[in-house]
Amino acid sequence: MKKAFITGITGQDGSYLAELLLDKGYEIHGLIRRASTFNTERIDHLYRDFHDPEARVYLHYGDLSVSGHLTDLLHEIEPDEIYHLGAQSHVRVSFDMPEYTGDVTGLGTLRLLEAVKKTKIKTRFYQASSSEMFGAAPPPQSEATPFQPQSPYAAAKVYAYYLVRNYREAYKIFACNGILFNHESPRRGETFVTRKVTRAATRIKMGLADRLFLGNLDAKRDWGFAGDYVEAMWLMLQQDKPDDYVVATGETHSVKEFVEAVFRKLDLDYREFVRIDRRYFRPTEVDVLLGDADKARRILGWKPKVSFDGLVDMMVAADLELARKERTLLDAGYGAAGSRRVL
Ligand code: NDP
Ligand code: GDR
Repeated sequence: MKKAFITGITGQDGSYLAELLLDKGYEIHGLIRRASTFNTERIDHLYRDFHDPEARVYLHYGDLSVSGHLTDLLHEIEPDEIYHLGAQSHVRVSFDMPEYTGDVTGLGTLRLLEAVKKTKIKTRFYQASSSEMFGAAPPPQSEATPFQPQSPYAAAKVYAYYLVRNYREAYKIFACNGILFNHESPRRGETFVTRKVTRAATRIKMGLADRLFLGNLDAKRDWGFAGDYVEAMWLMLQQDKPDDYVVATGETHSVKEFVEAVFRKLDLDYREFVRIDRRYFRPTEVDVLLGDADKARRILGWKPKVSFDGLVDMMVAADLELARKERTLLDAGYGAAGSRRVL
């Protein structure tokens, strides 16, 4: 049985990847942070108590800011594949916490690569690189496009990207960069714009909220479905040679188009509910992302299955269900329709 080690297993991508690898028969080891509240909601459906002989998901406490422990874990687990997804992944927050973002998102990758080097385990390494690295570079963006990062987050990812290439060359580690464009799902964190919109619009529909504050509606993103994108991660580590790949749909839409599509699906006019708040603007913005994933298509045989409309449908349906539950509880006298704090 192959063993995979996943950092960021509690995040959106980690949960879809864990599902995919379980289907493929892997034993999974995930890094989780100690928190005073449960942070495993996205993977609870996959977890079985470790006393159960059928258990194939094991969770280990740790943190990307502590190197010695990462080395110990890799030594103990000896994974065949490492998927490094853990990061402070919010671009806006990286302007508020640049040092922390550099530590976790940039140096975190260094710590893990060093752990691979020191333990000398034979493994394959996936780095969650990002289309944010392209920043101000004009579209379409491919593996050949020079990076022009526009945030501390993007700068940290560029640093990590080059470390991966350096460790591949210097120490012959099978390490790949997946340069993934934005990918979303009903499990997307609620402070990213797509989920913020589907959550708010469905709550408005159910009479639980009456306004939505957003930032720059003109930014354009190449949005795909997270479930499709984790397949590309796995494919990269199954190749004969390590390499770097752009993963994208090749379509771009503005935030405004996304907002319109969501409200339209709910028979609402977004102009009645959406307000602009400058606080959600970034000091420097990435205006247009549009990926050219030709290499991934040719070499990995990968292409996205879920369209933009399909993604909107999926996210609206899931959040409408959540809003209905909240409404039902409220009508039965449980809970209160408080406001939600979102960045
Ligand atoms: P999420 O924000 O949903 O998940 C981030 C994960 O990292 C969580 O499991 C989080 O744990 C973990 N984490 C954060 N800080 C630490 C730390 N100090 N030590 C250990 N673990 C930590 O991100 P996504 O799933 O959306 O993205 C996965 C990766 O892909 C990230 O690296 C992101 O930057 C990158 N990426 C994402 C894209 C997207 O569109 N989703 C596109 C391109 C790249 P906890 O649950 O405890 O907070
Ligand atoms: P992004 O995603 O920064 O592209 O990073 P996000 O959904 O946060 O922003 C997308 C665009 O929407 C604009 N926007 C808003 N964004 C947020 N979060 N909240 C708002 O209210 C709002 N209003 C407008 C933003 O300005 C931006 O232009 C995501 C993350 O998953 C990264 O980890 C990943 O690397 C990249 O995608 C690819």
